[in-house]
Amino acid sequence: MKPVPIKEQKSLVNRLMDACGGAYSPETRRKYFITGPQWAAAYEGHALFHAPTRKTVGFEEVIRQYGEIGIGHWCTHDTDVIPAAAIGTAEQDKIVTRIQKALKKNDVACSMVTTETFHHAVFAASPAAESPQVREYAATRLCNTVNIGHQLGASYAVYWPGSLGYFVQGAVEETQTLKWYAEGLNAACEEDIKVAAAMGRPTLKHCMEAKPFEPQAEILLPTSDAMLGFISSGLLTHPEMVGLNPEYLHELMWGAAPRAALARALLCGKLWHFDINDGYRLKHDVDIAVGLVNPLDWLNVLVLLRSHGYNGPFNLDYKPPRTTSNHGVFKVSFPTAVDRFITLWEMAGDVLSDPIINEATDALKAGGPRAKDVHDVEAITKNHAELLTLHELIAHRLVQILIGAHRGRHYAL
Ligand code: GLO
Ligand code: MG
Ligand code: MG
Repeated sequence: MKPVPIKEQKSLVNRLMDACGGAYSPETRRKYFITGPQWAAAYEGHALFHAPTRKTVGFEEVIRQYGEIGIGHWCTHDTDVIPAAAIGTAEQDKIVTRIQKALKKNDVACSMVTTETFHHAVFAASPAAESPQVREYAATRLCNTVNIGHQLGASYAVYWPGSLGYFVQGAVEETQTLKWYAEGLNAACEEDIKVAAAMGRPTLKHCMEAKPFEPQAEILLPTSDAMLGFISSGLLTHPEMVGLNPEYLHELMWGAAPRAALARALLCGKLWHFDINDGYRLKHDVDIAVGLVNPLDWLNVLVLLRSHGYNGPFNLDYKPPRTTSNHGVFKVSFPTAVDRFITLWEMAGDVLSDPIINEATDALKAGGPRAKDVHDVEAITKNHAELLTLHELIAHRLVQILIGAHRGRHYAL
């Protein structure tokens, strides 16, 4: 193949993208509670060892593009859109007004707001630092975000504690730090109750997000389970207002089965928001788009969520690869992430209504014939031995559904 001239590269991407086919319409995409973060679309490809590969994109452009693709909801960190120095000033009000206009114009709703308490130098010792004034500043930021959330019509606030941890041992006393961290959340909930009452709106759902490693060496609340413990520790004044925003990859990173982590959150009634992406076990936070690495695991995750009636947001918290251009972010990265999610969600519906899986599952639950004596371990084992082969059969059926073999995809060799 000849070198591809610069001016033909975009159209090549567009043509091959169209050739992929199978895209859902923006109207179809809007039927799902899919949310697009400002920071994901605006990510420039930078990291500790990486220079940016893309140009800056502002919120007006991100919201416009989301609207066009059919991503009906947008979310943001406070400082994604408001410079830290302008927080709480008249400049903030002007920006919020511009956001409101952009949302309205593109028929996009703000679903969630979150406070950046990890990037700015003031949070070097975390938002629950020893210094009372740093903690007061952190609480002010959280309360300010709650206000912005209500102004933008959001229903959720998310908290990723980020720098709540340490690099070197001994300086941070964990119990004290967690108590201080709880004070910040308590302030946000109190503010929410006040503002919601004044505006005649329901209070926000406050969702904590865990990540096992990064950006600190050691993390005080590394997993969703740790956060469930924290929520019920007695430190929160409004534990009923606080739930979870698990992220698929964050659970996978520490070696968990994400589906089992989600199941535990469901049992506690705390699965309120969900960051969807993909990646690898025991690696850093690569934030690959949903379904590109573990589609079978994703299918299983969505079977669990569908069967439990999860109806919260699916938040596209991933990073378009550094190899994707600004054009590619909106032409390839976001639409394909959304479409893979929709396909996997619909496939999960196929799994739930699949007669083979249903019959196998029912048979497993019915069990084999009862042994006369409950102590007769040999008889109990023997009475179930053939039935248990169904576990592997179900796993095979799930792969068939994933690859379309249940609808006749077949290689006649
Ligand atoms: C980083 C997190 C981050 C959060 C965001 C929302 O690893 O996933 O993107 O989701 O700060 O609070
Ligand atoms: Mg996340
Ligand atoms: Mg992540």
